[in-house]
Amino acid sequence: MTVQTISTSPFAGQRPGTSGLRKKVSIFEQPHYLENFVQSVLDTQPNLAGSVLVLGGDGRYYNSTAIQTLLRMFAAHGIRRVLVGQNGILSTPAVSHLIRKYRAAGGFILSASHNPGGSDGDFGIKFNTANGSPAPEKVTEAIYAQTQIIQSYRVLIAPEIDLGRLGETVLGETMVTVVDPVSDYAIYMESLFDFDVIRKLLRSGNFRMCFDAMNAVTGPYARAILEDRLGAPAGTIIRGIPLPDFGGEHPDPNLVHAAELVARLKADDAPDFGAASDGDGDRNLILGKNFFVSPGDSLAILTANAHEVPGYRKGLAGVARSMPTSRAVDRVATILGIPYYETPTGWKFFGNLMDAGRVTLCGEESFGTGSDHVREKDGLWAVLFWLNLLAVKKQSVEEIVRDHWEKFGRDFYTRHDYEGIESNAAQAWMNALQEAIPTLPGRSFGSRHVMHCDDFSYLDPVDGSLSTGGGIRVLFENGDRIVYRLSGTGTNGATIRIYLESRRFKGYSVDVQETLAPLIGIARELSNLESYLGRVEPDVVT
Ligand code: G16
Repeated sequence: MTVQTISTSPFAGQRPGTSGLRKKVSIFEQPHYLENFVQSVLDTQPNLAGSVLVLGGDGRYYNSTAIQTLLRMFAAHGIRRVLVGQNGILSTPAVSHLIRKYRAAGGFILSASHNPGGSDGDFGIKFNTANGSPAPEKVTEAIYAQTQIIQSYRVLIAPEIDLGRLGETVLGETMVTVVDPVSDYAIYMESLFDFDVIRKLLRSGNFRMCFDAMNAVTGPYARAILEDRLGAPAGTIIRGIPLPDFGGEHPDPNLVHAAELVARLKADDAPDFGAASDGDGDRNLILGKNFFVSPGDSLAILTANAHEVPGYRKGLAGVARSMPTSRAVDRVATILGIPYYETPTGWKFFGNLMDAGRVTLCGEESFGTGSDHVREKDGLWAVLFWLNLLAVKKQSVEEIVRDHWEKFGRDFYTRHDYEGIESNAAQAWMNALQEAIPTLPGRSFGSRHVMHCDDFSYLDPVDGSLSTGGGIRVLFENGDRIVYRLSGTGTNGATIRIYLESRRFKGYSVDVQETLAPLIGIARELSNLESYLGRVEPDVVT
């Protein structure tokens, strides 16, 4: 087996976005495209040579091919050992856990998360550092800079590794260990939650649940944990086998893309609890009978009730949320007397706060919730947290949420997405909004008066790094808020996100879109949406 040095030249646009490098499969399939990015990571992270790495993905199209390529490049780079998921499968939180558990120097996750898969879908790659967290901006920027000057990469000429067989294979001087993707993660979950009380609930005969794995990575995890360990009956999991194209569906656990689950939870004989996770297993959707729990509420409720769950009984150091996420959790933190942090969008910003012991729980409006048990958001963890609460509190999902609103007030919250917008038009719209920032405070829109407007920036309190351009926020005197952002995860033109939030302490039975309708109108008027984009109605409402 010999190491070959292959000449290459830079590709434009290899800057990681909100969560790694995401592009169409056809872009990744170009000769040298994947290799250039991986070599740039290896070149800029000198600590990786001689170390242990974790490698896995969500099983989407191109996953296995990419894994074989990465293994040959790791071997050429002198990586000592690679832990790779059987059949190339590892959920994102499981990668984070394995990095931490086996003290690896980092890991690579092959996924485009909730984006569609298949040969005409999306692919992605993300590098996580030794703490299990997505690489921080200073690392991703260094990687990007390297992709722009790269001239060659190295690869071991070697046969493919059998990823279906558990155990060890030597590749050059690198030991490749094919590991069970689920077992370490399942054991860890059992240490955080009260499996006995959950088992009792699931076997009681009075409680039914449905978990939608969306033909993606969480199928095997959910089966092993919910059915095998916790005794949920067969059939609890739907769409439980990971497919390379996710069955042609969009593996995004929201009310639009988890349509079958939502319909089941609305039916006359609906189960008591419904949940879903996304392509790579880090997002979660939580439903009760004919009842949707918005992600911001979910974070606030887990925070308020964490003392009911064994892994969090000792108390929370603090909580964090991304800026566009509803501020519901802030009020809970204030009452609990713990600090709360507002970070830019992207899980990578939570890692420093957790490593410094400043926060225990965190979450985002984009259906992500997690804790310091790993350094990624964790879909099944959130499902188990809710199951643990349901078992202990002996209330329905809706009762738990309504009790919470009674006590803390309610943040009516929605996000409107405009997808597939021509990139220049989206940028022009954003630029105009940026220019308008100084003119907005003091202006009135109907009965609402703008109190403050800015483009969010974040000074990391742990390492002092500054992140700018986090989204334009418009704060009104009555507490309402509008946030405008361009997505950093889309691959088809630009996606515009408008986040709307209104705090109320009464009237919580009112429909969210109806309640927010005046604010939605203001958000469109204030940003001149129609004149810039030629459209008014969003593609996706969550
Ligand atoms: C990623 C990030 C999240 C972010 C989400 C949406 O999630 O990890 O932090 O909230 O994308 O980002 P954007 O609004 O820029 O599209 P995932 O699940 O796709 O990895």
